[in-house]
Amino acid sequence: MSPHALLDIHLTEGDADRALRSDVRTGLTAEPKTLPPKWFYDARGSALFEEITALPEYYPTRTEAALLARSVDEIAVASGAETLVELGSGSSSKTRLLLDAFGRTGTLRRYVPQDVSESALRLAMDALAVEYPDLELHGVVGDFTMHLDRLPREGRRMVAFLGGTIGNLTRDERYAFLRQLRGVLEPGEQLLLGTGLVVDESVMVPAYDDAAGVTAEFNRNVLHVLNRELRADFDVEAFAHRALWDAENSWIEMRLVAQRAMTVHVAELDLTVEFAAGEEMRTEISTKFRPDGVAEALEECGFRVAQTWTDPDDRFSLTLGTA
Ligand code: AVJ
Repeated sequence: MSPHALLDIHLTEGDADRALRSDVRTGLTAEPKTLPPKWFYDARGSALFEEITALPEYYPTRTEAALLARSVDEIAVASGAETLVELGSGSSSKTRLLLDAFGRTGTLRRYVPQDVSESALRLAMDALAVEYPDLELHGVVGDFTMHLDRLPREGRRMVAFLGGTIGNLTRDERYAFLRQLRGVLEPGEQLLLGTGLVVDESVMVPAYDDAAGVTAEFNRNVLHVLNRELRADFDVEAFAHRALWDAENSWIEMRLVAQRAMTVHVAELDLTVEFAAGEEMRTEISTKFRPDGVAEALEECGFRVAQTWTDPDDRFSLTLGTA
């Protein structure tokens, strides 16, 4: 890594392994069974997600990217931040739009990408060090629901949480997250939040159930992860993908449906689980918001909404909140 790049590691492989074991034991013994979406993203899962973002049905990524492209200059001016923190930065692809806009306003000194994947973070930082030689890089390997208090504090910060990933949290988890984030920010520091909006079901559901079956593979990938990491014996192909809109909770839900009765052993957990034929296991929620729902959540958690940007089809919004 370049001389002015730092990397803090708050999440080791051992921590991740303990969290996986605990999540899987809890989820597979719950009624109904659930698995948290964070375990989709091994190397294959991350590659499948990248493929999803290019599918014709999956509008969120390209909608947010286009919205960000037309709004970044206003965002950079409204922000004036010295430090850009990005939660769940992944490949940092949308980051360049922000970095370039801040390059035009001239306030930014430092970029702090945070991700659970150390390898993804190192790759992204190596590329950025070459592209933005004057930018200080301070990576953080961590979990955005756990390690907010350990984010670097240098410079006045804008924390970007893009992609609609906040939608993976339930209402209670979302409020806890926003309150915790507000708690670690100084007055005047900011949050730039990307959120998917509620649109017609005929648009939302296919985005999570594409014709090419990539999302189905992505969904089933979590079973490959369990087979490999926990020596489980899921017959992965015996689970079907299902996506549905839950209007009451205002979220898209992804499930894996057992196509026949099965007994699954998870050797590393010394756990045996029964699936009935047709049994459904929840693997992800993706909450979609009404425009005032985002502002309301931010304000209830101690942020003041400075400005909101929405795409022409009202599918996605970016909200700048000030602590
Ligand atoms: C990465 C959480 C924003 O919820 O749209 C894509 C993940 N799941 N297709 C989303 C996802 C199925 C995605 N997020």
